Amino acid sequence: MAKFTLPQLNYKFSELEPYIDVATVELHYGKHHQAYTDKLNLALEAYPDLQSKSIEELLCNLEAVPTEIRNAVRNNGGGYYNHNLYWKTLTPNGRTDSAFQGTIAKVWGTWEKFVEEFSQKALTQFGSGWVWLVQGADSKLSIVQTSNQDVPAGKHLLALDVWEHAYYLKYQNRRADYVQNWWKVVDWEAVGKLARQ
Ligand code: MN3
Repeated sequence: MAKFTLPQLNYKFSELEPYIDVATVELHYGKHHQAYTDKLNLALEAYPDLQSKSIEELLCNLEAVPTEIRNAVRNNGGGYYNHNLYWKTLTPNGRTDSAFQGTIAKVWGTWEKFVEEFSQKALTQFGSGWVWLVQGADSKLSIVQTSNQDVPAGKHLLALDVWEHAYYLKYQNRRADYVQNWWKVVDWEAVGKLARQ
């Protein structure tokens, strides 16, 4: 029986239009995210003791994962987890959280400076990877880049997928346009909730 399963989306595939197109969501969720999930389950098949762990436990303690499947868990477990967060923090036409967005604005000086730094990191991430808003153990917020499906340290509040599969169908090589439009569907209410958890 499959241990890890795709999360239900809180919206229809078409509802992130026109910012993220229906064909991209179908492929990204139904094929890419599904494939990470399937490959993670396959890697864990022969390790019933690991199947009882949460995805967070697996990814935070990769050295406890047997070497034969460590890379598979790192890449596919990361892919499974990262996409869960990606979909969870999107919503049709976006949603605001004035309290949490106010906190961000204070940390970065202004809201625009935060958006600019985050977008800049999304554009300068070389090759496939992610950009994150992370809360450290000291509660400090920071913007972090990671390669492939790697997961940064800290509490993960927001993750932007900058793999080409996240935008190429609609935007081709125009990653900047994808990033600019992604802001319009961010669910800050969900992000703020994660920060307060
Ligand atoms: Mn992806």
